[in-house]
Amino acid sequence: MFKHTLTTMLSALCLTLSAQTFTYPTPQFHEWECTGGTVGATATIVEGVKGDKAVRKYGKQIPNRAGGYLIVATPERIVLVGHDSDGLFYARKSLEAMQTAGEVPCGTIRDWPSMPDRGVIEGFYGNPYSHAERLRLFEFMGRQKMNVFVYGPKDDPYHRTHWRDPYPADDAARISELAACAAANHVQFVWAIHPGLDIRWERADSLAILHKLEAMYSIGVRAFCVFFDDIGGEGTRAEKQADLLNYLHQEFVARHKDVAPLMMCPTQYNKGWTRGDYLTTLGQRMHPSVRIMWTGNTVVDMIDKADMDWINAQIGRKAYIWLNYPVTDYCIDHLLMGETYGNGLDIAPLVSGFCSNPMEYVEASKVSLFSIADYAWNTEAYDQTASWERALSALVPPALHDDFRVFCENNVDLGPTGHGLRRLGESPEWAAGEPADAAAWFARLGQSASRLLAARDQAPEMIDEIAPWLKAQRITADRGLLVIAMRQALQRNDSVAFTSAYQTYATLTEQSRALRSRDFEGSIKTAAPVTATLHVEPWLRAEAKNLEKAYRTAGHQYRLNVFPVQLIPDGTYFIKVDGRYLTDLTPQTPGAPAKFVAERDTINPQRQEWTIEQCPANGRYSLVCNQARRYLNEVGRFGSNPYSELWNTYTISKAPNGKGYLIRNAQNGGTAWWCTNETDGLGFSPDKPAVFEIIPVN
Ligand code: 14T
Repeated sequence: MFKHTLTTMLSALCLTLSAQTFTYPTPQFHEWECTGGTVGATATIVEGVKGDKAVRKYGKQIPNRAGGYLIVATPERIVLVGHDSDGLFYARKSLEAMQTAGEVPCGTIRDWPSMPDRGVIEGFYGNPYSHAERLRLFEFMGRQKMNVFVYGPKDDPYHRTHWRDPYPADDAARISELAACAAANHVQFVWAIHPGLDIRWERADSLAILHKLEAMYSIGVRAFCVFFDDIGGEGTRAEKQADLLNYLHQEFVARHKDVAPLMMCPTQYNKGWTRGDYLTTLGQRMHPSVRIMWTGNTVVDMIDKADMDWINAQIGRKAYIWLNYPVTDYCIDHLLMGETYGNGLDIAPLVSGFCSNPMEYVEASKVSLFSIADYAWNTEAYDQTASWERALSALVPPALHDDFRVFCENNVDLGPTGHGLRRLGESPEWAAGEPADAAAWFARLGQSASRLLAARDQAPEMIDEIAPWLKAQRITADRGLLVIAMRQALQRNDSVAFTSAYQTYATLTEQSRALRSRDFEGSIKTAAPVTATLHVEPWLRAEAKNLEKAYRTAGHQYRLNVFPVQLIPDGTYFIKVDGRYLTDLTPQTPGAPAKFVAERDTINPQRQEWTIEQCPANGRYSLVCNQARRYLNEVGRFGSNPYSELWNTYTISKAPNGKGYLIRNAQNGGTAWWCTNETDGLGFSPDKPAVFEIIPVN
């Protein structure tokens, strides 16, 4: 009785805290047979779970799957039957969705989850979600039929760096409330501990973990996970990890009747990092009920059937997917608002669960989470575009829908990162280059951002989060219009209008660079928002640069000083150190790295001639040898890896004495200054840069 009242009170609490829901779209059911007509406004609702008297006659029709349900809708009556209490809850959620979408059609729905566990893992580095954000998220998850939330924010000290310490009383009270609110939404709250940074494989630490789990149990947590990701040294040993999980299984899970099977995140959590017999040791040694998490072939990856077959064979059980999407803790300047795609539609029977690690922006993440929920519920029928469209209408009121759509369409790709994931489909009108009416396009981009910013009160949580990106979008729009104005001014030979538009463009570019998100006190990661980076931003920069060139070439002399001085103007150069020329030795020595050669090559002069261009996207320089037009890569070789903005461009700066230049890699483990090595090739030094001469060819 008491328990029932408590749950009711809590669900009321969750509902009052919940974000507004707008036209909640009808989900994709496994089976839906419409018999024509709609349910009348005064129809009675009959509810039950399998075995209840009131719904006994539907017994055979109920899907025989955990979480499954049946809805039979006639003009006078709607019958909701769950296979279990989760199923009944989902039947109600489906009915609510149909009701907000419009009239409920008569017919029979049979529906069930494709994957047993579907959810969210708060597992990112950066600002953890707030209490209110988590409560709202659970309500959203319930509505989306997600049933697991793994609590593992890297920057909660009681999860990771100070895992041995108990939560202070007020934190503990909040976690207790989270577990209850999750339960009210049929979401399992899984609390994760991350002991691997400093664990000692001794009895004292096993007990410390056991005590921490007992403490969490006492405040209402009933499911647990142990993370061993992103650690080195002692903590990484497979036998020790397996033994610890077995110990916790025996001493904790088996002793409580109501604790869920354990989960763990291995150290080698993706195929790219697998070495030796780590995974098979876990698989063979660890109790079969322990679920093992997996991110795919790499840290950030989408999952297909071959991936599942491989990992499942290693660990002797179905892997539990930790999808590192739409997380942005490694590309924090971007928001990922595009369609969610790339996971196989045939993997449901091969997973034990599927969880998404989202962005630290919880509302913005819901675009993707909505689709991940669709995908995990009805995997075979998942339609990335239809699901994305439904997400947009669920997340903002109808009046903001079109503008929000423009926003999402222009925040899709994450740019080049160490993890390599890219997302297609950004700024669709730009896919084939500049659209016919670019001015109209930029105008709409700017207006939609302005309208959303002005409509804050209609969707405050969402708009507050995306506001810094909306401001970036508005500036991008203005810069676009200015570039077009420059082009027109040049056509009219109007040097005054041209230089003035250029100046405003440059000022706005600076303003955009200065934008920051999350500048609240204690903020861990602060984003400098960027938007439309796949097609539009590179176009803007390239176009501004080309127009400037064209302005000079046309012989205009008026106010040339407004243009930036490029340290190395685009052109062809020799790159020399100690009098020796950087040289591509092919075809004489195929596969050889670039070398410094004393003599000028008079037979194949292009082997020592380098096209240097400033990359309009990031201000760094690319170096291409004219011999074979190949990029020099970050380890001084001619890249067999595909050209990447980040890894194949360099910072060039004036040497401190003003004579010559220093060259630095964008990313090379910190040892990034160019110097020379023992074999006359390029070397890299953390602190001893060589001074290069960069001399124009004739
Ligand atoms: F546990 C894992 F499955 C996992 O993904 N761990 C982290 C995760 O917390 C983080 O949000 C995610 C995306 O950045 O990647 C993992 O963290 C990394 C991965 C790296 F390759 C941290 C540093 C890395 F170099």
